[in-house]
Amino acid sequence: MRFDVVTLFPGLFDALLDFGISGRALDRGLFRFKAWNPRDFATDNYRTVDDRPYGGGPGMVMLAEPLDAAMDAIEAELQQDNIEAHVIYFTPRGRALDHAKVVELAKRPQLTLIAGRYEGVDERFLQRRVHEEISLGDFVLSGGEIPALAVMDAVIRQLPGSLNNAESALQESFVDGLLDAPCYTRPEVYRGETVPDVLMSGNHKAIERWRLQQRLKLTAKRRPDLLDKRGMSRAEKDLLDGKD
Ligand code: 9WO
Repeated sequence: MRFDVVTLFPGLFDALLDFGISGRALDRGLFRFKAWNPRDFATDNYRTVDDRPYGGGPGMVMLAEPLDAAMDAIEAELQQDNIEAHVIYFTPRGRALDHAKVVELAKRPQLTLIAGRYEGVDERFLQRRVHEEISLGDFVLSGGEIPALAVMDAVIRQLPGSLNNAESALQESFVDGLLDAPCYTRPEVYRGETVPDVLMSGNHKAIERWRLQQRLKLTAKRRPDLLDKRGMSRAEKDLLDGKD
């Protein structure tokens, strides 16, 4: 997997490259990363990347020219490895990101992630160069970098070799369509609150059943849409209703 990120703030991506599972995956060579700053492709002395919106209105709009020049440079570099760029732009008007989309993106050899700033990007660039638009949700951020980081993190976790057994288990826990069970660790009594007895029992069958029941209850309460989509077996319905 190769990530090419077009951003005015390349330093923001150190958070992903220098730490944690993604930093380890980079060190292991599981993916490559390159940031492309549109300011490096601006042709005027002031390295201008934005201008006032036609039609008036507040703020500035990102110029198409530096973005197109950056895309041309990316495509030229990818061509050396006979790779075609798959270009994603992050905006609230995009398709909502979900696990299925992450799995789909992780199968690609390369992702070009465009992080907009200011009030947006000249539509002529978006219409001509962007393959898909992705949203993290119905809210507005200061830039597309955080959504780009989120997509990269989620995609990296899908790459073979990026997760150890424990990390894979957590990943799987969401994949089966249920929210995760509550977790506890030392001390056994913390500020007067104890750990559920079943977790201290050593009865692994009972623990497994309790965790599934907690997951069903939590999902039914917080994300009934997930449960509707996933469905439940008769045994799970009984467990949820406490009949088991
Ligand atoms: C902002 C916006 C607001 C409402 C409807 C559509 C919209 N598009 C954009 C947009 O492209 N904004 C640019 C990127 C420039 C301003 C910062 N940007 C941004 C992206 N803010 N918030 C996002 C975003 C991306 C994905 N998921 C949620 C928010």
